Amino acid sequence: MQSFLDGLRRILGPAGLITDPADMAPYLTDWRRMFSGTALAVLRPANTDQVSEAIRLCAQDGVAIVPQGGNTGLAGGATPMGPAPQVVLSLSRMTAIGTPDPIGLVIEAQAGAILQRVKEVAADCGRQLPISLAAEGSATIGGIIATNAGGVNVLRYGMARDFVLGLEVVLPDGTVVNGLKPLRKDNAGFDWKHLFIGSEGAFGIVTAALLRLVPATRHRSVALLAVQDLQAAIRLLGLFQDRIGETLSAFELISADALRLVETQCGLVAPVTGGNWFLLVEAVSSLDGLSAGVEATLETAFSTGWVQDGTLAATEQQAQALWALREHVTEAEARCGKSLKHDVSLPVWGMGDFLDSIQEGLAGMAPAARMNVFGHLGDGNLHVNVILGDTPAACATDITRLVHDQIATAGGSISAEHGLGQYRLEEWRRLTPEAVLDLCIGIKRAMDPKALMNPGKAILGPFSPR
Ligand code: FAD
Ligand code: 2HG
Ligand code: ZN
Repeated sequence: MQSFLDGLRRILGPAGLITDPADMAPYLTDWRRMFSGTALAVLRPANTDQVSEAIRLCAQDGVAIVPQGGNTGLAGGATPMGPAPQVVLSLSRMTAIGTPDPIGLVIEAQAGAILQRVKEVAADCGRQLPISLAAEGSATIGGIIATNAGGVNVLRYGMARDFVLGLEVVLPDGTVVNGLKPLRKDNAGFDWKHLFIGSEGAFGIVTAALLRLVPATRHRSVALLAVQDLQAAIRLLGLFQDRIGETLSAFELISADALRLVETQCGLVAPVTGGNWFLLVEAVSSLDGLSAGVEATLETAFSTGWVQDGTLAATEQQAQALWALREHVTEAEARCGKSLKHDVSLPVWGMGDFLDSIQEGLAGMAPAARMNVFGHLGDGNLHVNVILGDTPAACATDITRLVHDQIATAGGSISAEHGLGQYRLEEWRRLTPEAVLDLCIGIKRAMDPKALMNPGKAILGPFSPR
């Protein structure tokens, strides 16, 4: 193994290789501190050639590779698992961001560039990269693409996949594939980049991307509304769609319990009370007249009786304060000890019955547990998390199966935006039809015949032959 590490040092230089256990530690545990693993070394290449050469050496010596970006993933995808000899390959030194093309509406970034920084560079020339999530100050472009991240603006703009025009990737044998063409339209052959988007590092390393931008919007209106039940929330979604159409950019749901957690754990105060659910509604536009449209819609909303209480931000500062309530739910939950995350999507009209059945099942199975429900109602994605409290750890599997079985019945997905990682892999295999499993495993075997890319995540289990 020493000669393997010496080889890596020759390729990466002293700044590109970490072998000291204390220095490696932050790379070996996930954001939630739920998973930890071991690695021979942490690799920090400075450029694509170094990624390629390092991967070639790993392939030659049969060492597995765990790609890592900002390590904010919520499914344990960037943390090594299992006994195979492996290295973590961190993109944290590959952070270059190109000059945006404001007319062609495109920006290039290396995989380790932080999402927030890329958004700032785009904003400096009046353009926008509208992928928004609370972790954007740490999450990287490579991680965002590898997880096909969602976030709070999917309703209007789509998921990460919708912003990827071109990719540069390094395959599991070290081959560099450069697909960095700034084209909107390119039907010349199979669009292979989509294999890498959302594949959680199972097929190769994303080293750079060309991302689609949109013109920056000049006006935004943000409201926080309290409603009694989910039916009212869904009717309001319809009302906003009817009245302000494509300007609706976020329609987020926060349960009263989740909002209370944010208040008690993070010290923020909501200016709206009453109701069992809260809606964070955002509309954006480049044209004047947005606030008049939103105000008129709110008047109608109040007159229907669907809204118990509400406030419309009068300033950008107030808008940010309302958003902070939504963005702190994950942090507030983390401060309450162990929780189980369920990142589900389902047709909106099924949500009420779905949540009732979980509540009922949980009361019998784990009375000490509390549900923490919030999410992206506008695009059908709920985070149905369960804070365990004094619940015995042995109940965790049953609780997760309860949620996922109900999701399967409702025709939904057990991973709307966070991915499978190591957290959901077994559940995905349990609930996925044989033909789909065989298709995915076949693609994995074709792309990564030595099974060296991110073992135990996304598609193949750590030990199982299939
Ligand atoms: P990492 O955590 O480092 O890695 C994630 C996965 O991608 C791993 O499987 C890893 O192996 C792989 N990977 C990373 N970089 C590469 C690469 N260059 N090439 C190949 N594979 C790679 N997610 C959402 O979708 N929506 C949200 O609203 C959202 N909100 C969040 C809020 C908080 C507070 C936190 C902590 C997380 C949130 N997340 C959300 C989850 C997380 O931020 C996203 O999954 C993000 O895309 C991960 O980016 P990262 O750079 O941290 O990737
Ligand atoms: C969000 O929507 C993120 O805020 C995180 O996807 C969800 O903490 C979670 O479960
Ligand atoms: Zn989310």
